[in-house]
Amino acid sequence: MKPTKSFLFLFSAVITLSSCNNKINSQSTAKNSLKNAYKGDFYIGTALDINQIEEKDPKVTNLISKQFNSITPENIMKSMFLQPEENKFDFDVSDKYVAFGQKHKMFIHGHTLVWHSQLAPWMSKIKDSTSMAKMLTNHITTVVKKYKGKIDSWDVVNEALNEDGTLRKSVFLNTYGKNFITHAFKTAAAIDSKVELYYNDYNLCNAKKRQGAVELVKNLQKNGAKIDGVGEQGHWHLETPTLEEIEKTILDFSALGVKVSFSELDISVLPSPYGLQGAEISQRFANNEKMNPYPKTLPDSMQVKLAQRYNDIFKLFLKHKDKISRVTFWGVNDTQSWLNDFPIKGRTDYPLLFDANLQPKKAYESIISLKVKK
Ligand code: 9MR
Repeated sequence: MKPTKSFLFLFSAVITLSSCNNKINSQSTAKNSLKNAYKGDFYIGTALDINQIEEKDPKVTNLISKQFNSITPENIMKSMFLQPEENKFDFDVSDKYVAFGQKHKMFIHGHTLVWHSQLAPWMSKIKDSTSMAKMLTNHITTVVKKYKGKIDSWDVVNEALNEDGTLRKSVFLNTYGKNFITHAFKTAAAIDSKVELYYNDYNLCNAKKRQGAVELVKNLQKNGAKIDGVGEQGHWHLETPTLEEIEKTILDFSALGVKVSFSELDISVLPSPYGLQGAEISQRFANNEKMNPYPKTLPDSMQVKLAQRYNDIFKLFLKHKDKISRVTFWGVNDTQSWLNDFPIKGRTDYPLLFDANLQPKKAYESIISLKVKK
């Protein structure tokens, strides 16, 4: 039987209406969800603390699962927690972290295998290259094997560079020498050939340090080690780094054939002592009223500035979405932020997208608005 003209008309009207509805539905879910708004561009992640991993507050869990599709453990996978004593591994909380990601169908990032800070104290006492090699191999092998096929990407080495681009005089460099980085990447890849391997650092928008990181990546590639990406942490301020510097960072790393992620994004709105940038945790300064100007709330004019800054940055990220794998915020809401205690203890900062009451800020709207028409 041939379909009549009126049947065909009705049929196409139904199809058009339902695709319109789908569009409206996806626009309205995107309006309320970062991960939906940026679906197909890059993962939108957050860093979880232990209470969030253990789902202590259902309101927080709901917010995390609604807004984010990638997670990073803020602290619990650092070596002082995973291997507090030689060969005594503690995977209790990290198992819960991975289970959280699986339950909420998220991209699960591991942070971090080799870092001089939050290092298990016994590791910092290692004095010779043989013992250091043994420790690195054992730690990386045990942890990567444990989460093989479950953790999607690892920060293999974290913050190995000084501001001038030379290698930091860490216990790893002092004992093993500069090839500890190649050793770490090769060990991880040998255990899990599919997991993505990243070098992660802050202030890579600064030309000298960026050049150091470019050399570090090239060196790994020259030595035949697999490196999949570079994480620029993104502990930034309202004025610095400039968009040009951020763009240069994306272009320089992607030119090496590796992915770029913004792995710990937050934007401090507080005055920075002596123009300090980055995340060098050993640098601390005294608190006073001038340095803590918004102890109760952030004035609207500042909310607008923060929103504009996030809008500018995400516009740039979207321009280069083909090069960016993931953008992760360093925390869920402002009260969780490490910036409340760094570089000055006991301040109130407002660096994230959700406020102390878990409500979206103007900064949130400014990022969503780039993807969803009003
Ligand atoms: O957010 C983390 C904070 O709770 C810890 O006290 C601090 C200790 O160094 O580490 C913070 O996270 C850091 C991350 O692991 C690596 N890059 C810099 C981050 C901010 O210091």
